[in-house]
Amino acid sequence: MVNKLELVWTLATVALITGVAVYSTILVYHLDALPASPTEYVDVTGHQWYWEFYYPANGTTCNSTYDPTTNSVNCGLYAPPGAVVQVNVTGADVIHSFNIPQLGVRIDAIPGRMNYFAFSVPNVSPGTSYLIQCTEFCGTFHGTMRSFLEVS
Ligand SMILES: [Cu+2]
Repeated sequence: MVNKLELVWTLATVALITGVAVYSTILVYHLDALPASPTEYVDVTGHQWYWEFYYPANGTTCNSTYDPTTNSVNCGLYAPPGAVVQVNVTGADVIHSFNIPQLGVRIDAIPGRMNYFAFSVPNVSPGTSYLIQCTEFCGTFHGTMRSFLEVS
């Protein structure tokens, strides 16, 4: 015999769980949506231990390697001020993580999977640059796996 109290707490729990399920499903789809229509597209591939940037618009590739002896990077990611950049991120060997801390960009670079993310480049003067750093430990020279986003 089910009494009223048991019926109430059972239905209340079902309603709560259903509400949380519906809300989180909507949220997951919302998180997957791009913030705005991208104006630039860049394919980013993490390698041990450098970033490869491929620009499909003009077919150019840059392997961005860090030289610790001169504390410099030979090339980086370039985008105009105010652009909405979509990065399509993957890994060539092990899991890396593409991170631009100042812009709140962080996305995993996983072999065999293409993750994408779009972000807005701040409207700052050309020449301004932002650090890009791998944030997933990926081997001996993980600490040198850095590059930059240059507003150009
Ligand atoms: Cu890495």
